[in-house]
Amino acid sequence: MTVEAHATIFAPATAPGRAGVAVLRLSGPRAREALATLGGTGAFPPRTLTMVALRDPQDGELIDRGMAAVFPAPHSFTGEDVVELQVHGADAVLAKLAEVLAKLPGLRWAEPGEFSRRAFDNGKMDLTAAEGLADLLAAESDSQRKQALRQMDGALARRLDALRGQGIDALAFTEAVIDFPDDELPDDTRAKGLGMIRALRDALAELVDSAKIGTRVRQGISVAVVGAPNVGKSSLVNRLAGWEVSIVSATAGTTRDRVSVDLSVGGHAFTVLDTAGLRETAEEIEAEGIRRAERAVASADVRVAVFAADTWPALEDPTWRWVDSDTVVVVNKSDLDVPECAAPAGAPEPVRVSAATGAGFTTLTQAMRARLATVAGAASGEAAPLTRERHRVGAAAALAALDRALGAPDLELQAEDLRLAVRELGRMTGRVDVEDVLDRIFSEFCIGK
Ligand SMILES: Nc1nc2c(ncn2[C@@H]2O[C@H](COP(=O)(O)OP(=O)(O)OP(=O)(O)O)[C@@H](O)[C@H]2O)c(=O)[nH]1
Ligand SMILES: [Mg+2]
Repeated sequence: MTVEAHATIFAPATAPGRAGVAVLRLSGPRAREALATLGGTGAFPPRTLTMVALRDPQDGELIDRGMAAVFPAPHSFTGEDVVELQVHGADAVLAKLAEVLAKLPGLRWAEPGEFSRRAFDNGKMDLTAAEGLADLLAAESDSQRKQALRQMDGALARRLDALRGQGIDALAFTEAVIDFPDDELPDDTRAKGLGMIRALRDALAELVDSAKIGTRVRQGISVAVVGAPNVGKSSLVNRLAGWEVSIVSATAGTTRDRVSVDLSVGGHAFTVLDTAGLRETAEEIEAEGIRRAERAVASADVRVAVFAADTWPALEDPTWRWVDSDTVVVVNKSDLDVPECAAPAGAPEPVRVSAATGAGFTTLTQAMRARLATVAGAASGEAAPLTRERHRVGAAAALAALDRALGAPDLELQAEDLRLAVRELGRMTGRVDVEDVLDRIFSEFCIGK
């Protein structure tokens, strides 16, 4: 950040808009002085709420009555002196307070993420904890909340620090071996060093793998709804969402682009993608829509294949290509008066629904929930997964360095690659060398954006 570091900064800690209470936070050397200037001249026992009448120092006009809590350095969120003002949650109250504060010497508005950045700079949290906090503020599902909270509490940092410690041990061992003449070393020394690197490599490979689950929980599981034109995919998505996400019409080939909606079922966040109906077509835009649909289905975590009761089981329907034992198969339009046909041999038992009447949707959401739980289930078992592309890239780089170390022709090169792996692990928590990523990470914090 380019702004001067030791200013006392302030910003609302709560989102804008009408609310019972809003919190305005100040951090820095002049935080307590600012409170006194606003009328908080009495004693403020640390970390205790005290009533205060906040006044404009210029004319003594009452701005609001509220509560103030003082958190003296270093026992505060940022590690600096922090003052939190609880006032009535009106934009006008916050605007007036901010106007008055901005006029005080040494005070200015905080940049987005600056409180957290200061907490990081003062060793109050590592980078993964800061990211966990950002994720917690953005959590929409229960599994996201749990994962973010664990990361904020340092679960991932501990896992990374332990691996980094192993790397440092292996490096120290390798360097000790380099410094010793060959004939003074026991025969198995080299093998012992390689064994240490191999153990670390395997643990790191497991960590890289955890990114699949961690990022899925963080970003939401993707569910692709696929089927032939006109079977009622958009109608089904609309009913799941409870509002008209997609256009529904009797014309086959209505949906062209992928339309997505974020939902939460059974405590899991997921994104449902409505896609273009699959069929052979000469129409250019529709054909592009179908290609996009196929890409979406191929990369989706969960597939819902939709058929219509009046054409089911439609064995020639290209949708069948996307059906496997994990697919939720749906026969829509169960309200139509047509004979009920059995599923083709080997296909999953279909859920019969009517997007028109809502019949069968309880069974459908149960079936979807079961699939989502299987996909997300591994996540609850994963105590400290990697949750971001930044983590995955760092861990993969460390893993590649270890693979090189294992195949290194001599000990010097082995030590060099170990050093790189240790550095990558240190960068993930922010222990070393992270100036280049800090602004990007902390700009994510922006209350009410
Ligand atoms: N009877 C009956 N009609 C339905 C049902 N669901 C959808 N329809 C009708 O089927 C037609 C197609 O519905 P859509 O939801 O647009 O179908 P789609 O699969 O999204 O179609 P494309 O976007 O063209 O691929 C519309 O006329 C809907 O009203 C249902 O449960 N019962
Ligand atoms: Mg559609």
